[in-house]
Amino acid sequence: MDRKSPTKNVPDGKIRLSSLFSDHSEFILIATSLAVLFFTLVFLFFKFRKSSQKVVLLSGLSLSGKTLLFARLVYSKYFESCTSLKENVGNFTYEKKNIKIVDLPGEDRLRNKFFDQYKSSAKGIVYVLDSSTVQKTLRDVAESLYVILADPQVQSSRVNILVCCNKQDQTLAKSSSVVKTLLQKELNLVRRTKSNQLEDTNDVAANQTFLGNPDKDFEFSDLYNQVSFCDTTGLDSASEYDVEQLQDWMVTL
Ligand SMILES: Nc1nc2c(ncn2[C@@H]2O[C@H](COP(=O)(O)OP(=O)(O)OP(=O)(O)O)[C@@H](O)[C@H]2O)c(=O)[nH]1
Ligand SMILES: [Mg+2]
Repeated sequence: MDRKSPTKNVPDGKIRLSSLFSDHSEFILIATSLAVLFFTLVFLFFKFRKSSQKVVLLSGLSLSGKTLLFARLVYSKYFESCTSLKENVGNFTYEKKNIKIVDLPGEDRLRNKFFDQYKSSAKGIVYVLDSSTVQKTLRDVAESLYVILADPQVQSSRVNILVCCNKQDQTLAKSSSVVKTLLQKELNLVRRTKSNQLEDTNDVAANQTFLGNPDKDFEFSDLYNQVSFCDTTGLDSASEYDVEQLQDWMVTL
């Protein structure tokens, strides 16, 4: 039987897409394949965009002010917080950069567990400390910071670290330059204790985990990770110690 030309019944000689295919089932098959391809590409685009988003962790001892800083950054608000038992996750947009912020609980039994869960995704870590109590809590602060600095994953990924000397609105607060000196001295003692403990247990990794230059006193500048300091307050937006230094550091990541 003689087959009709596909364009024959179309006015003005315009060719309908469906008329290019010998039958409807072929047209439906190709249209479905194109739709599947389109949605796969859209899905991959959003998945890639999500995974390439920079992640910043807020870590530190309990009551150092992490959740208040998180609320300031993510919601631009203050709220009276209580001890976090789980992480808070939110997005922070500043100078057209979108960063995911994860506020980790500082409670002793939860701190390392949550840090281990999130450390592989971190591009930056903000270590928050209470500058008004830092002299009294120095050993605990130094030990918890040591856990971060000595972590093999943090070291190999060269995660940038910001030590946030928070609660600068308090009259007894030490400035970041004083805190840095105090912490260097304390970390010098902590790393000696840790390396003695490793030697006692004959751990072959003792040398690898020794923090900084073993031939001199501990200094942050000897680390492979870049460690910076800033002064903040999460409480008082009118203060000169507002969160701007923290925001500026985040956008450089
Ligand atoms: N004066 C002063 N108080 C602050 C500041 N930041 C936080 N606080 C207070 O300190 C307490 C603890 O703040 P949080 O933000 O909940 O502390 P956190 O680090 O999240 O504590 P965890 O969730 O237990 O790890 C709250 O009563 C806050 O209001 C600050 O910059 N200045
Ligand atoms: Mg909290």
